[in-house]
Amino acid sequence: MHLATYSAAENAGTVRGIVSREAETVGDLVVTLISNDTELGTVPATVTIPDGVGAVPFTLRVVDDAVVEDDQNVIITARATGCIAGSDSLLVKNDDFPPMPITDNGDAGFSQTARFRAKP
Ligand SMILES: [Ca+2]
Ligand SMILES: [Ca+2]
Repeated sequence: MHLATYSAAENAGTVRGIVSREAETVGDLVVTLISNDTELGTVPATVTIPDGVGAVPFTLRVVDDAVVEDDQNVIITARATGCIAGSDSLLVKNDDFPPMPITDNGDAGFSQTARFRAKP
């Protein structure tokens, strides 16, 4: 199982992933997908690799919140009966920043509205 990219911005929307199986491609294989942090990214609960097919794509939906935070990794794990579990991670890059405070430190160069005067 792997994801198409290593990192994505929160507002990237979706990231493609691929879940694949080796050797045996006979029979439908139901793969369970788990996100370790659904506040960062969500995946379908299951994807099915059809009979005769080695791999299928799935969509990881990146969650765009309004929280100011560090970039964080979300780990997606794929599990299926009789198969070795696989996982991949995506670095979700925060795109929220605190509002920039504008402060008058008293130095010249910062005009305060209260000091404006009409020209004589
Ligand atoms: Ca955001
Ligand atoms: Ca955020």
